[in-house]
Order: sequence, then structure tokens, then C-alpha cells
Amino acid sequence: MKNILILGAGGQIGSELVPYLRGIYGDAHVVATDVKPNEVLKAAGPFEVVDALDAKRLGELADTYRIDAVFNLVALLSATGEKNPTLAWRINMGALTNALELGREKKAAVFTPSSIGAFGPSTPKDKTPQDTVMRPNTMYGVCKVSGELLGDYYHTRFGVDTRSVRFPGIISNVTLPGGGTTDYAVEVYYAAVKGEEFVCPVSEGVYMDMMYMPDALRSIVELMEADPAKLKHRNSFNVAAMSFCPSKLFEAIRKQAPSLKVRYEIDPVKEQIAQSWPNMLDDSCARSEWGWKPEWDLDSMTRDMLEKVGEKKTKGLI
Ligand code: AKB
Repeated sequence: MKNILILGAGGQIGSELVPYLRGIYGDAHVVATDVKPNEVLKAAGPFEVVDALDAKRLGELADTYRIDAVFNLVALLSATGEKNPTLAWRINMGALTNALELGREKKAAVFTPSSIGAFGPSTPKDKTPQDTVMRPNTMYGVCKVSGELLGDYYHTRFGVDTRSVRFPGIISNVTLPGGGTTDYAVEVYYAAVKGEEFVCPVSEGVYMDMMYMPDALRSIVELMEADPAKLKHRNSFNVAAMSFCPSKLFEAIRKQAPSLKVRYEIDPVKEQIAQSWPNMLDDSCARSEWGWKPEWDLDSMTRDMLEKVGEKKTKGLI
């Protein structure tokens, strides 16, 4: 990859992926785009305000910057998608289709994340296999499964170098996620640092896969740089790092922030989604095909999150 175009760069993943990629490939070689202006991303390298549904403008940008890789991070997440399913389909699939068409027309590699949300209630919950039943019951999940199929179709039909991972809930401290079912696992750290009571929207025993942002960023680059001859799968790889339920997470946080107060107020939409997702993925294909290995666990992540979110509080940013 020499010149990378990022769609949806201002979100939870993009706001950290852009500086991470710029550190590896050089500031001028990572073109960040978002539908909203972003002064932070613009300060360090190329940034363009563009609607990812505008195929013509994306094509012009790909030519201007001689793009050879497109990372599509545009998505309405699972809980928001249930509030407006037709909008979620239009945005999620529209941005993906444009990214894949750029891949075909400009001979660019395409990365687009899938999710644990691609699975549904009939999927085996524990050690969820790489290749298994995928019948999600959310619009977000329907988009993710469709996206995986389209990614493989563009690879076999047009030779586009499409690659993807099924991300767990991603925990991070730069930009808050919005509208996801796993957001609680980020928000609770902010409540712990601010000394506020945390209202948990999913029940205490519901397990889901989670991953700390530094592992997520590394997984993207390692997959995109992997030897294509070794990839038996492409769209998408199970990747796992840790699996916990709310009560395990709160227990881990209380080891370091004992005053954390939590109350449960179940959000029926998020609860139903959380119950329909796997407890823990089997990521052995990612491990054997391109060497995936997580570095962060619940305790090390919790230490780092409390420190980083604490620094934000000291600086008056939260
Ligand atoms: C969500 O909760 O919708 C996302 C995801 C797991 O894909 N964080």
C-alpha cells in the first residue's frame, strides 16, 4: 500500500487509524475523508470533506491522490441501525459499494470491517467458528453479511484485493463510539474517571467479544500487508482478544477504581442484540493464515484506559 484513502475517517476507528497509518506510510500518503470537517485529521495530512455516497467525487479523489488502497469505515452501528433500518442499509451498503467500485476501477485494495454483528441467534455462541451459520436479526448484521459476500464477489469476479476482519466491540479513548451495542464497555471508563454512576443498558451476564483499539489497528495493517498466497479466507476473518460480560468488566475496573457505581437499566433493543451475538469467536484461521495474535487483555486494557481517560479529565477535555 502506497496511497490510502479512508472513508469515514472521523469516527471511533478512523480517528485513531489515520494517525496510525500516517506513522507507518507517511502523512502525505494517507488521505482522510469524512462527511464532517475534522481539524485534527486535517492538521497532519490530506483531509477532504466528502460524502461516501458520492461516487463521482470519490473517483476524482482516487485519481488526484493516486490511491491504491481504500479503507471504508462508514457505518451506522447496530443500535442506531434499528432506529432507522432503511437509512442504515442505504449508508452502509452505499459506502461499501462505492469503495468496492473504486477497487475495481482504480485497481485498489479494499478493507472494510465486518463485525461480530454479522452473526445471529442461530450461530454457535461459544468458539464461534470462522465458517458457520450467519443469520443476523439486525439491519447492521444484514449489511455486514451482505458486505462480506460482496467483498468475496469482487475478489473472485473482478480480482479486487478485498480483505476484512469481523471486529468485536472496540474499546478506545480518543473518539467515543456512537449507536453500538458494545458502547457500554467504553462509556463505563468515562463514568469511572468522572466519578459518575454508570447506567448499564445490557444485563450483567451477557458475554460479547471485545478488543482494545491498539490491537484493532494492528490487525488491520497486518491483514492488509499479509502475503495473499497464504489467505484462504478474505471476507471476513474472525479476530478475538477478550470476552467479558458487564459484571466481569466492572469487577476489573473496581480493582483499580473501587468507587465505581453501576445501576442496570436495560435497553430492550441493545439487550436483544447483545443476546443474539456470540460469546466468544474462534479466531484460529486469522492466527494461522496471517499470524494474528492479540496483545491486550482485560486487566492491561483497563489500566491503560483509566490512565488515558484520566489524562483527558486532568486536561479538562471531559
Ligand atoms: C456495535 O456494537 O454495533 C459495534 C460492533 C460490535 O460492530 N461496536
